[in-house]
Amino acid sequence: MKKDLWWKTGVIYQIYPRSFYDTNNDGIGDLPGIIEKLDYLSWLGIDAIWLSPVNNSPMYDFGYDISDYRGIDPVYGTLKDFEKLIERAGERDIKIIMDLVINHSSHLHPWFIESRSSKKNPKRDWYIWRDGNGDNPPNNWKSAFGGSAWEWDEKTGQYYLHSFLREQPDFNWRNRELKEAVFNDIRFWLDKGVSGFRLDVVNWYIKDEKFRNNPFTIKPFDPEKHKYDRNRPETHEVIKELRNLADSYKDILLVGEVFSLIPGNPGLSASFLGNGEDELHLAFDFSIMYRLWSARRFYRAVKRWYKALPENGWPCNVLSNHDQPRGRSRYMGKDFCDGRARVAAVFLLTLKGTPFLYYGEEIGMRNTRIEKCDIVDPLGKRYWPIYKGRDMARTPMQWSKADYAGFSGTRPWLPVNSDYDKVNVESQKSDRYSILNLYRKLLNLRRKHKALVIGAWEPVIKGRGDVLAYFRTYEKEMIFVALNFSTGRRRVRAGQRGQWRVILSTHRTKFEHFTELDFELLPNEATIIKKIGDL
Ligand code: TEU
Ligand code: CA
Repeated sequence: MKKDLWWKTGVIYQIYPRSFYDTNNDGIGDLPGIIEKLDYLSWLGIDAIWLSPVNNSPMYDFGYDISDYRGIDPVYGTLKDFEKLIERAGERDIKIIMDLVINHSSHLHPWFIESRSSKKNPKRDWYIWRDGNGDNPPNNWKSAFGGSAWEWDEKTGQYYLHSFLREQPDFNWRNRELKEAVFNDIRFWLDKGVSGFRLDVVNWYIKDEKFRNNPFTIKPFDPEKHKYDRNRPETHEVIKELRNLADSYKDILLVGEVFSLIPGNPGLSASFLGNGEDELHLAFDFSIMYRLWSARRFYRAVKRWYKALPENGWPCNVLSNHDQPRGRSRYMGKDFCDGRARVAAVFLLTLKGTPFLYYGEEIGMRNTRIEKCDIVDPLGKRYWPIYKGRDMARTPMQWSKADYAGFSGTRPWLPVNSDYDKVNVESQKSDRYSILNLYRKLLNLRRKHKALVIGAWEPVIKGRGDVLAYFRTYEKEMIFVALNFSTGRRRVRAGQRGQWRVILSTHRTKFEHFTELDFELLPNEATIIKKIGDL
């Protein structure tokens, strides 16, 4: 039998390195800090870590602007630390995935410094340079972070393209030399033993060859707005080449961030899986992340996502990341009970598809209130108070009740959430009923039950009465998951007779026995039941 691929069966944990654990008391998380916390991650039961960027960076976008693809930024440590991280994680069967930010580099990358030095420089064409349109930029393309996507460069009298900040010039992926140079940098890390990459804005690599103006439209989410600067068909060619590169190593994962204007676009995300075997292994679809709390909405988002996938494609699921408000805060509204966070956890970890957790999600971390003077995210600075940026979801991991939540011995780069006396790893570890222990049990359960991981997903209650219930089945194993999204009691009738036993529940005792799947769910109850035999 073919061995199941680790990235299909495993759970991937995203670390925002600045905020995980600080070992040298400069207020910023670092690689030695991650190494120190590997025992915690292994106790929790994750299979891989995706590290937000740790390469050298002037940090205009906190690492999403890389100035040396082969180096480690000194604020995080050294290359030796990184090698040690791979080794120590490996000893615990934890894989390391890097963030590959190659739609653009930093403006301080030596390649860009060369490129902008003269029109005749051999690297001129590694970035996207154009003459202006009279006194205006070459066309009407807009940066995702505001304003024109073109920046005038006095020295050579041309504009360069930046889809994000002006400190993030876009690469020209049509240039073969650029491609080779980046591919060599990728090989450098694969040779060091990384197990894969998360590809930043993977759907934006290639731009229209003719640099046509994007059509004008007033509809806010109209994809026509970016007709010519995103999702160009030629991007798939680059991804196929990346896939070939990955396939020349063993068991490498490429997971793409497909960023679309529409809040969740499963068809677009799925298109980057190609035929399921020739492009990315996984692609994010943010539909569920953008949905309001509702069993029916969640159900529909999942169904559409699965339906969009190519035959050999595999889904991945995510509720939080470093760009969005914390899931806990999004779904909770003003409600302070954590029932919803628990339902969300059981939902995420029993769906079909590779789950991605965002650091702190497992202890129920919420958005942190950031005062204007404490904002560091360039987006928050630019758009405050209309949009306060992404800092609220990037604050230090809450380890304990100690000062600064045990994250650092000094004032951290972003404030610690004031709820840290309750929401922290140490207190929750010793509380059997904490959300942390729920996550841990769920991860443990996935290791024991193949049906939960690679089994079929068969919905039974599709949101009616704010309940979601489904079977997960694999060979003879049959598991039933029932989730009550509402704060009222709800009856579940799935009609199945037989011998059933609770294997995990937010409200019931383990081993509770059923002879029929007909029972009442308490408010925000999430229960997993396994068939143990026929009557
Ligand atoms: O994100 C792509 C992106 O478009 C989002 O940043 C989004 O526009 C923003 O969060 C507003 O909601 C990726 C990274 O995840 C992000 O952190 C980087 O800033 C961006 O690319 C540039 O590299
Ligand atoms: Ca540090």
